[in-house]
Amino acid sequence: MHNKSCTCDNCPRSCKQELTFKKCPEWVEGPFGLQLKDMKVMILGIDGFLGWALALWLADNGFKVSGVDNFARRNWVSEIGADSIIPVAPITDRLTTARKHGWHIDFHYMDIIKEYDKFRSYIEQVMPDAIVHYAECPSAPYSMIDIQHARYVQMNNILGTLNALWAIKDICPNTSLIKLGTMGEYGTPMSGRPIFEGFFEGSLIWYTGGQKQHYKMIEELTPRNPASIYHLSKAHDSLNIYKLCNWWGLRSIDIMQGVIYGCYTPQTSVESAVRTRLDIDEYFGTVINRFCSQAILGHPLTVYGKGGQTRGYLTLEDAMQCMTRLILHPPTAGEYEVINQIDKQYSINELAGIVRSISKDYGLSVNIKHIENPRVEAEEHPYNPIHRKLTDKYGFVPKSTMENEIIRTLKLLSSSEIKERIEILKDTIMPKTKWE
Ligand code: USQ
Repeated sequence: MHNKSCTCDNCPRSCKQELTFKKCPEWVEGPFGLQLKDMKVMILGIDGFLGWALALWLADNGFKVSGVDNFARRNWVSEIGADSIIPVAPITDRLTTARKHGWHIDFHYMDIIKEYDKFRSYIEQVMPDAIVHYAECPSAPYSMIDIQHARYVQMNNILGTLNALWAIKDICPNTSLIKLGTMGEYGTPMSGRPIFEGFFEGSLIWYTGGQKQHYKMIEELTPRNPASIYHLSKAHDSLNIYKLCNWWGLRSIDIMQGVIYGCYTPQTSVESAVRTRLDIDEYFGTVINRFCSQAILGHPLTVYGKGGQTRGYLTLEDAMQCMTRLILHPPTAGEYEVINQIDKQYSINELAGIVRSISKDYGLSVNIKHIENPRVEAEEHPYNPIHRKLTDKYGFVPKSTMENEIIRTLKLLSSSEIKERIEILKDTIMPKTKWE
């Protein structure tokens, strides 16, 4: 992609020099290949689990990082009576400690929905080359608590993205918007058909009334079948982004991300004040992180229902690498790129077995318990996602393995400070919100 002969269309700076990236003075060699010089990345939701890890990662890799947050994630988790098992330092301490390591981050407190004018002014001031949008509520169970939570999650997620798109159109239409969607937008097609990367590939053969018809599929979005109000919000977002890129010539990458686990990156591990958060409660804890904390606690691993639910998984460190590669490859004007971002897929039963066996080697005795599934989801289903673009087009090479990541997480969680916090939060483990 970076070797195209005329690349100005792919570059947010658009200085129209009509050179290859290799020859253009705006692009320099970086740790992930060619990198826009002093590339400015603004992170929406910079204080969250992914946002904070990315801010440090990018600052450490030569990017100019800015970001906004209204501390919503801290508030949601405290509202449901939980907390991160890794203590999260106040933002001022996070920023000061980061600066000590040479990572300068320009942070502004703001609500991108309620303070749209302030948000616009900040974009105007920074003029970012890319905006990474993590400022959404990531929890399916939280969105299913009641009408207030359902309404809030849809309002927060859909309007935040719409505001970002509108501001980009008005202020910096060449800036790429890199937005977090979810693999859960597609659901789990029971026919076993492949889950294409955003758009249908190839042709469709349709048999009806004994007739066979053949259609060439062009720019047709892969159907969405979301399984929660939260997943629906992401599917609505995707349609907004797709159409607005189309109408206004904006550039966007919509990442259909799988379940992220672990909490290690080279930067977050340097000292405790810059660690990212780790949740284990029923709403904000994802399954592998929950299983690791349950193993430490001696609590049986909570497999929901039959445990045949299959999803794609990726470590935090690999998610950071993927994001960096996407930031470095801006789409062309009007392009809506979709990435299925997973490394490997597992069923919950497989995951429980893996965590139990690694925990055993680590000296922990772990049981597995099938409990009533609080969610409405298929518990046995085919799963055939296509995820080729990251490796084939963007050069992603997974760096961590599941075994290493689980060992690393178990080690961190067994430190006395964190073990004590897991103990205090043990009542937040069993699910209380039923989806019916
Ligand atoms: N599960 C269990 N036991 C548990 C917790 C979860 O069996 O103790 C099962 C769930 O029923 C589900 C699967 O594990 O089938 C994954 O659940 P999760 O809570 O780890 O993840 P999920 O709700 O799917 O959401 C997470 C992120 C979300 C992201 C999504 C990607 O919170 O932001 O969009 O992963 S995906 O799953 O591919 O849709």
